[in-house]
Amino acid sequence: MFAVLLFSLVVFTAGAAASCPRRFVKLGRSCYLFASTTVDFAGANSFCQFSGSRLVIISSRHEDHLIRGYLLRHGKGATYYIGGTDLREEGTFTWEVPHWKTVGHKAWDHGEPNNKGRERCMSMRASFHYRWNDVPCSKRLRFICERAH
Ligand SMILES: [Ca+2]
Ligand SMILES: [Ca+2]
Repeated sequence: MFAVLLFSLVVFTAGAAASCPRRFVKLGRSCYLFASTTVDFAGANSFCQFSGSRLVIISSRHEDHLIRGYLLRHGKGATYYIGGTDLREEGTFTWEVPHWKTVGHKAWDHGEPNNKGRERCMSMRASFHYRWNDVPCSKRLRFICERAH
């Protein structure tokens, strides 16, 4: 009995580790990397690609809740870049990779996006309970990568 229990424990642990690459967290159907280094948007984009992923695309209310829930527990009060910008057309936000898909589900904070001082990149801000805000792409922020597992 003990051996069976031990065996299932080992298998379960190994299975969980195998489902997402190192440093990625599994939430719902994707693996996410909550990077704690701060870089500008272009740097965040490159980092995710280098890690075999892309900046996160939040495509549903459910996914938004999963990520927000994680950040409220582990976000450490920081602001995180997510994968959308309005660099192609001011005021129209799209998920950059791979094909500038128009943002469908939206979770902007009240009064955002306000483009205050040329804000063209999307972020989740701790003081807004991680609702979305547009920020200047040159800002050095933490960021979230996503990949399928
Ligand atoms: Ca996603
Ligand atoms: Ca803003």
